[in-house]
Amino acid sequence: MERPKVAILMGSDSDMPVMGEAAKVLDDNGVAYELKILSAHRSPDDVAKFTKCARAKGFKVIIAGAGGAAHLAGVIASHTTLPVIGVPMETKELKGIDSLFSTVQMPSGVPVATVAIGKTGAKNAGILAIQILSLSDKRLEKRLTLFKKELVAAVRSKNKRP
Ligand code: RP5
Repeated sequence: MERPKVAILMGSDSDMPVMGEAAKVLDDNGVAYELKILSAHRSPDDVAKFTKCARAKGFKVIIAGAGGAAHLAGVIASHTTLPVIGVPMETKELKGIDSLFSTVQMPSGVPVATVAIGKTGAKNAGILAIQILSLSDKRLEKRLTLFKKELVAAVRSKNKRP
């Protein structure tokens, strides 16, 4: 079986309905991934252990989703030179603004490529991961070109409806 190139990490199993959108994009495009619950606050040693070995294990991109005081993506970025994509979860109390700010406001030198709050962000995280992988993968490059054409066709078809 192919070694996973993408790690999809999330702070809690309660994030799964959202982070599943990233997994779906990777499934649809035949990209192997590993999915794991790791919490920056509840299991910090496990986060460090997984992340420090990620490049050596063959991962190319890490997607990390968390909500509230969402430090997971940032902590992961502190332990690896792999690109890290952060997905802020929508929250009941602050609608995900808390997660967004916690994920995006990284200090100079430690980037997290932060996508939109919630399911749209998780889907885009999957696409962005594929875009990164496509730099050295012609098959994925072709799929992305086709995907762009499909986006155009979908918008145009909306103008043809009676
Ligand atoms: C964060 O706290 C998780 O990423 C999740 O979005 C949020 C709530 O977690 P649970 O209390 O549902 O486990 O760390």
